[in-house]
Order: sequence, then C-alpha cells, then structure tokens
Amino acid sequence: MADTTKKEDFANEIIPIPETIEEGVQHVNNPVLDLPRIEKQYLTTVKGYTQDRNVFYFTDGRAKVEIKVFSEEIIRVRLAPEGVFLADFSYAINYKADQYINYQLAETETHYLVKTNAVTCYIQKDNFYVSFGDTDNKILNADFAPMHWEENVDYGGYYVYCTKQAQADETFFGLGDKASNLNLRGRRVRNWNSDTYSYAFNQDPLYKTIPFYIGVTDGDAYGIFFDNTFKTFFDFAAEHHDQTSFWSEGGELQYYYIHGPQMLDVVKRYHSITGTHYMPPLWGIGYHQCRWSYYPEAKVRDTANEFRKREIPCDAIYLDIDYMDGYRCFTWNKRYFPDPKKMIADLAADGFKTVVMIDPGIKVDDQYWVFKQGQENNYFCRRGDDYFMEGFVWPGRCQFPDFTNPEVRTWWGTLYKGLVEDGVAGFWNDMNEPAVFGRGTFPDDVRHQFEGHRGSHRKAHNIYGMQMVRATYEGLKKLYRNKRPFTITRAAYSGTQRYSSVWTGDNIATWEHLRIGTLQLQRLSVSGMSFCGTDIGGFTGEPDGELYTRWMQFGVFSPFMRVHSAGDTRDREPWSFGTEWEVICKKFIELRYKLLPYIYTAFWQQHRYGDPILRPIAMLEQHLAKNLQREEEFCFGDHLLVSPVLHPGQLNKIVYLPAGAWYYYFSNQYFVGGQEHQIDTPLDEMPFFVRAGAIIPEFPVMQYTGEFKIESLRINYYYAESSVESYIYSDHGDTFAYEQDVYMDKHFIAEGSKQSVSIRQAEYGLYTPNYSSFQLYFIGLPFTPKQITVDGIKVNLQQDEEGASYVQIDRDFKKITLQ
Ligand code: NBV
Repeated sequence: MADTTKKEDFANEIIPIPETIEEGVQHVNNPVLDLPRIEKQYLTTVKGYTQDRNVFYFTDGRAKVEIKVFSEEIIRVRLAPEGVFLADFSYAINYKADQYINYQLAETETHYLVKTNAVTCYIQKDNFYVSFGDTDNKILNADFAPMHWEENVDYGGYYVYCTKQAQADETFFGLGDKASNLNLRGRRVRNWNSDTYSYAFNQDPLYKTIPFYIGVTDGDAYGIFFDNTFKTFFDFAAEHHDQTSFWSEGGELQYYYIHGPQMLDVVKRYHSITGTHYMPPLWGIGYHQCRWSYYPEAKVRDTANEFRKREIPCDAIYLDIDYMDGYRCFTWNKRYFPDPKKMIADLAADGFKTVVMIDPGIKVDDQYWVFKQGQENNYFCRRGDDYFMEGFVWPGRCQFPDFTNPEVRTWWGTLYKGLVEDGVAGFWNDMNEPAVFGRGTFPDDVRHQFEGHRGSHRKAHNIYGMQMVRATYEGLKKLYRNKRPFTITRAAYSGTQRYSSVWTGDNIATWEHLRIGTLQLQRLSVSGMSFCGTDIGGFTGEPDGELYTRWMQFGVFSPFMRVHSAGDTRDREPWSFGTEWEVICKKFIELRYKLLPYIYTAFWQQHRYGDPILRPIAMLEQHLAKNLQREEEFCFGDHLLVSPVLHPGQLNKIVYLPAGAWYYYFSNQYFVGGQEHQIDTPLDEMPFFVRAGAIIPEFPVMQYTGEFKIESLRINYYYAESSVESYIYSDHGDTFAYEQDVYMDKHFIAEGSKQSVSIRQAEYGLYTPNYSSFQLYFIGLPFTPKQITVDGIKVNLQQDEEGASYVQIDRDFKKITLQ
C-alpha cells in the first residue's frame, strides 16, 4: 500500500480550544455551571478487533469503530466514542442485500485490511486512520486525522468529525441543491433545510439535505455518504487546501464509502442503498403550468382553454394555496371553487390533470376536522416541556404533525381521500423544511417520535419534509389503488427520491438564476434526485420574453418541466410575452412531447438501474481534468447533449462535445466530438445534439400525453461508424404493473460501417404497446442503400409527406440490414 497518510500521531494529543471554531457549530457552554468546553477527543491506536460475519469492530480500548461490508463496492464506517453504538436505523437507507459478498480480513504489521473483490479498507494500527483503495492498492480516500468527537454538554451526544485528505487535483461533486459551481472544491457548505425565498448564488443552506459527495482524483471517483440527519457540514479543501472534512452537531459519525472508479457507478451505487425514483405517471413528465395562484375557477378554465386554443401542449394545471378555505389543508374555498369535482372532471376531459398544494401547518381551529383529529390523537409535535409546537404560517396559528411517527404518516395519507375523490391527480408539498414565519423553523427542543428512536428537532429537522412527502406518497398509493401518485416536495433528505420529485424552490427571474438552475439540476441529478426541476421563468421578479423563452428551452431538458411564479408577478403563460416568444415556446414544448418516449426511457433507467437523468460532462469524461470544470453542457439521458443559452442577446456559443460524434438536432449537421465548437444560437434554437449511433424514439406532437394512440412509432437512427446501444421503454404509463415485469424494454444495437448498417434488437418484459410497427428514419447515412432486408426479407424505403425516407418495420423485428 502506498503510504499516503500523514505521519503525525494524534494519539492522546490534547487539542487546545481553537480560537475560531467550526463555522456554524454552536458550542453552548452550560449557562449555570459555566463548564469549560470539552476538548476534542481522537481515536488513538487500534487495540484489537472482533468480527461478526461482514461486520468488524475495531477498538482503541474505549471507542469502537464498526466497519461493515455492505457490498463489494460499499463499506460503511461507524464510530461509537464510548463503545456503544446507537440503534442501526436510517430514513435514507433502503438496501436489500441480494448478492453474495466476498470479504476477508487481512493483517500486516501496520494495518488491518478489510477486503472485497473491489475495495480494500485499511485501518492503520498506530493512529486509527481509515483509508480506502482499489485492488491495485491505489488509495482513493484516506483519513487526514483519526475520527474525532466532542461531547455536547447541553444536549448530550457528541459533535462528530471526520477529516480526510484532499488531493491537489481532487474535485468534488454532489450535495444536492447547492446553488454553487458544480465542483465544490474550496467551499464549505452546511445542511439545514431552509426556506430561502429569492436565494442568491452560493447562498447556503437551501431547502434540501443530501449529505453525499463524489470525489474525483487522478481520474478515479469514489463517493462518501455521511448519513446523519442533524445539521451537517462539509469543507472541501476550503479551510485547509489538503483536507476535506465533514462533521455534525449530533448523531453518529456514520458514513458509507462508495467505490467507483466511474462517477456514474458511484451514483448508481448510492442509489442502490438509498433507492431510486419510482416510475412517474407519464403525464408527470409532460409540460405543467403553475402559478401562485390560479383562481377562481373561471381563471383556471380560461387558462386551460387558452392552451388548447393555441395548441400548446400541456398536461397539468396547478392550484396553489388559495384554493383552500382559509389555507386549511384538505379543504376547498367554495367561493372560488363552488364545484371542484365538476371543474376537475371538465379539465380531465380536456386532457388536464389537476395538481394541488398541501402544507404541513394545520390551522388551530376547533371547528376544523383535521385539527380536531390531530389533537384527539396526539399527532402534533410538542415542545421539550410538552407544550404544543405552535407557529404562524399561511392559515395563521398552526400546529404541525409529527411525520416521524408512522401512525401520523398513515393518518396524513388518509386525509387526501376527499381531494382524490374530487379527482385531484397530483400533490405538491411545500413549506416542509419545515418553514415557520418569523422564527424560520421549529425550535431545537421540539420532540419527535423518530420511528420509536426519539429525538429533538435537531435530529428530525432535515428529514421532516421527506417524511411528510413519504406520508403523502404512501397514502396516495393506497387511495389511487395501484395507480402511480404524482408528488413534489420542496424539502428533502437522501432517499426522498423513493417518494417524490423535487423542485428548487423560490428562484428569481434573472439570467444568473437560469444558470444557477442548470447547476442545481445537474447537481441534484448526480446526488440521487433525478426527478427535479426549477420554476421555469423564475419565481420572483419579472423575466422578459427572451429570458422566459431561454428558460423554457432549458425546461425541455429538465426532468420535471413546470412554469411557476409568485403571486405578485405578471402573467407567465407561454403566450404572455407576445407572439414572437409564444411561437418559440410552443416549438420547444412540442419538442418535449416528441421526446417523451426517450425521456420516459431515461426514467426507467433511473428507476431500474439508478442512472442519473442529467449527467454533467465531468461524469461523462472524468479522466480529462478540464472536463471536471465544465458545467454548461450536460447529457440528458444516454444520448442527448444540451448546452442551454444563458445570456441575453447571445447568438452563438462555444460548446464542448464529448468524444464520439454528434448531430445538431435542428439541422442534422454532423460534428466531431472531443472538442469545442462554435454553435449559432438563434432564438428559436439551442445547442442540442444527438449522439451519433443512437436510436431516438419520437412521439407525434400531442396536446397531452395519451391524447391519441399511435399505430407506428417513429424512431430515428443517427448514423455512426461504430456500434451503439439504445433503449426504448414503454408500459401502462400509470400503474405499478411494471413491478411485475409488465413493461416493454427494447435494446437496440446499431452497427454502422462505411457501406452498411445493421440494427438488432432484443426485448424484455411482458407488455405489448399499442403500436405494432416502427417507422425507422436514417440520419447521416454516408451511402445510398441498395438493399434493405428485415429478418431476411427485402423491404423498400418509403417517403413521408416531407420527403424524408423511412422503412416501416414490424415492432418485433430481429435484425435490419442496409447496404
Ligand atoms: O404557496 C405559495 C408559495 C409557492 O408558490 C412556492 O412555490 C413555494 O416555494 N410558497 C413557497 C409559499 C410562499 C413563499 C413566499
């Protein structure tokens, strides 16, 4: 093993009280006794170990370190300062060990080695440093200091710290919705879910807590998931250029080392322990129109009608808080919406789904059934001394359900019944950081049931929103009887992807925020939250037509595509900025609908294999140092690459295309990859490329998903002199039958040479789609085919209305050859 660890021995060292303490960690001295601050304590030397199958316990005589082999590529580390571990419970983890793991313990003079077929975890005997390397003894992640802690005299437990070496070339990605550059090197960030109206670049923390990062050094990637729900901190070579630290104000020092060496594999493996997105209903990935708020009913109907009149596709229309009676959740304002069931049915007949908002604050009102039920059953959060946790939110004085109690979650899930019976198709959970007017959030002393593990708000704050949307999702799953719910949440913790999509909260209508949005969505995607979107157009402030339109273009490539804006803003519908912009917005919303079968397939790859939907260039070509800094281009699924236009008046742009070759979507012009190109960016286009060799399915434009059945699915083959694999996934679009293999998952392998092309397909799953054939189009063929055979039978090229040639082939063809 290369000795990359530092030589200092931290054993028994007395660390002086630092002049400046870690930013944000509140060291509160006991006000009565004014006890001196307790010194940090470090692990000392390894005195021995015990083993229980794949779990190893190392001890320095007092503290214990647990090393658990989760899989060949994932190893968990836990620290118990006094040798007693907390209950092994996590809201984030959803891991089913389904494979045989190879592991063994080896010992050298200096180290213990816990080895799998992919990773070696080194525990250095004389200083307790923990490091991780690959099978070639290349160290990817190593301690800079032994794990350490500090007793929390006020609350009990410990502040816990882990300090790793930061390599000179190391770059850092992940951490969820941080509004910063993709590479977090040089930044210190914290996780404390916060309502951050009109946030700024680099403002931190924001709404979500995803304590997972990816480090890339010397072309190799690994991940660290610090599964701790307290306020957590990460320092990426900010305070010390050679150190990366993460620490928490409480809970256990518990982290997962996730091996790569490909970034893509790190993310997939992170998903393997925290879960993936369930398949969204197909309509959930169409275009959605929202604002704060569409009311009364006439306004909702007019807006919907306008979409159909102008033939701009749209699948969902949203009702923000004003649909409620005095902001009481699960009620209707009957003055604005006298007959919601009828309105929703009429909208549904016209292809619109209705999505409504639900907040966690329940109005203190003895006449209000939700409040009464919550009171009677003791479902609301209480303060340390048993008073109710009360705070002001939209309805006025409120109490708040304790979503960390499974019984409360079940109850909450049932509350949706009325709205579901009214026909509401989707739910949007807001303010669940939780946000409270004036004081920001709950005080620390609020108690939570925490799945029977109990804890103060310090422990439960960051998972409150996740458990709220979990309650929503699980309740809806029962109410919709096997139909997929559609949920959105603002606050989240790792693992929330199992229950919901997310949006990035209250952004601003500026060009800077359009750019921030492109960073946030790429970051969320590599942090396990692929089903994400921004408020297209910006929540606060006023975009002009150009900004709105450019944002709409980026929206096409946002997994969740929704226009939304604050209550005091001007109109934000695609036609609100005049015909010039409407025409372009319509073209791009139509593009979204054409790409739906491709996007839906990307969701399947996310659900089934944990592939992130947005993939930064850093992820595609991590071995090229320069590419670790690129952040404007990204892949959307496997084969589409975009680079949104981020500046006013920008009519061309330098775009880096990864290795291989690419076709510019709007002209089919061919570009060689592995280099930068100057691309024209007229207002009605944006840099959007298709990977050469790919097969991209395309729906005809519909006004909403499922508007009509298609008999033949268009698929476009973009020629390449190479072999490329592509996929098409399809299923019911709204049931969970895919869990019983009722889906169609087609794999195509297209092989192009100078004189010929062959495409083979294999199919998995039990589902038969509506269409019985494909219309296969060829883009960029370097030769005129003289002979085309499908499964050995000769067929002819046909011409469509626009003069483009295609072949009509049976959906289940085995092989097509052109020469
Ligand atoms: O419900 C009103 C808004 C909502 O439109 C927005 O999307 C949320 O992020 N909500 C915040 C509460 C008020 C914010 C000032």
